[in-house]
Amino acid sequence: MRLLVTGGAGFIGSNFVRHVLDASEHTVTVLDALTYAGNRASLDGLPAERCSLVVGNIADAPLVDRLTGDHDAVVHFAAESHNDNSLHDPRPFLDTNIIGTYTLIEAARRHGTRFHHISTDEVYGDLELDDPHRFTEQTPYNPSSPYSSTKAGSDLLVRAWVRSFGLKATISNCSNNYGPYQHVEKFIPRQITNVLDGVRPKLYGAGRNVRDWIHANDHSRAVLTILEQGVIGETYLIGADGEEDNRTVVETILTLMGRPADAYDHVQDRAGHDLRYAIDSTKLRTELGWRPRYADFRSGLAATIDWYREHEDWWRPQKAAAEARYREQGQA
Ligand code: NAD
Ligand code: TDX
Repeated sequence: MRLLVTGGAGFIGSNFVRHVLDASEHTVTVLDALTYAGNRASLDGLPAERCSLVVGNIADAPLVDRLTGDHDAVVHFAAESHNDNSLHDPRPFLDTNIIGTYTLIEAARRHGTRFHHISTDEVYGDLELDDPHRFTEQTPYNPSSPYSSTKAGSDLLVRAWVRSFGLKATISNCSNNYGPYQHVEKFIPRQITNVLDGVRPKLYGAGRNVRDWIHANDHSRAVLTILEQGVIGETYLIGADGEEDNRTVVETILTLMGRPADAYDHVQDRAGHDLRYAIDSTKLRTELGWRPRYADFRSGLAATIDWYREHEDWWRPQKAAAEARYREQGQA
């Protein structure tokens, strides 16, 4: 297949592109606006005969129409992805996550192109710490932030286009990803690069919030599986049983980096901060046979720390601007 991968210069999109080139015969065109979160260097070294980059916006209807017509499938990762930014400037989240997705599904419907929509477990809201249930494909939508509400809106647009227009689409909702090439604004890379800079990690509030961590490589394998074998119109939840609270994650990072486990600061909490996410990925495992390969979070984290240690040239250019945004927000 000729794949059009939106957001392919971002964290998970670039991971997916590398996975596709390694694990299949497909070719890839990346469509990416190279916002502050996109990075051309994340695609360095990939074979030019199988992978190219078009710098452009997913809300640019003529461009999207032309590219969609030239491809067999669209895999849609592009988004404004950071909750904290959405609380301070929501508008780009509406433009990209809602209007951008609308522009893409209109083009896919016109051309009859297979479409896979990447989404998040945050559309389901949050769980109490002691809730025995996890999110499933049947959990009602209940998003909390401008980011998660625009992702929920984009999911619902895709569902409506499937039902009303016969769009050949699947949707996946994944839990928190970690691994190489993640922007330094996000929790894990922020703390690793802070420690490398001799700065104490910053924990929001008491740090009891729980996230369900999955390595980005496992997410990419799941997306390719769904693209190739998923049933049109279906939603699949992706998760690797990786629940950890934020305090434990910070303490593990500090320990793995040879610092005292309590050498971090508590800073102002995030407004509306979701307490806990937890995914039940039984459907994906039983119907499509996917299994995560990164079962041990601690060793995945150790490898991620090594990657940031060895790739300062990749993250350094973004670090000062990300920390300046946190200072403005009172979270530095
Ligand atoms: P990211 O912020 O690292 O990358 C987003 C990419 O999209 C960037 O390369 C950016 O330049 C591009 N982009 C943004 N607006 C665009 C536009 N208007 N037109 C074209 N390109 C544009 O994000 P990520 O963490 O890699 O997330 C990718 C997708 O996965 C998103 O849809 C996100 O909602 C979803 N997701 C992320 C996680 C996670 O833990 N990071 C978990 C579940 C789902
Ligand atoms: O400095 C920090 N200190 C801190 O305690 C930062 C940046 C975050 N946090 C907390 C907030 C969250 O509880 O860590 C947790 C993870 O924060 P983020 O990395 O911002 O991720 P989250 O808000 O959980 O959302 C992520 O997972 C779901 C992605 O950014 C989303 O794109 C995805 O949909």
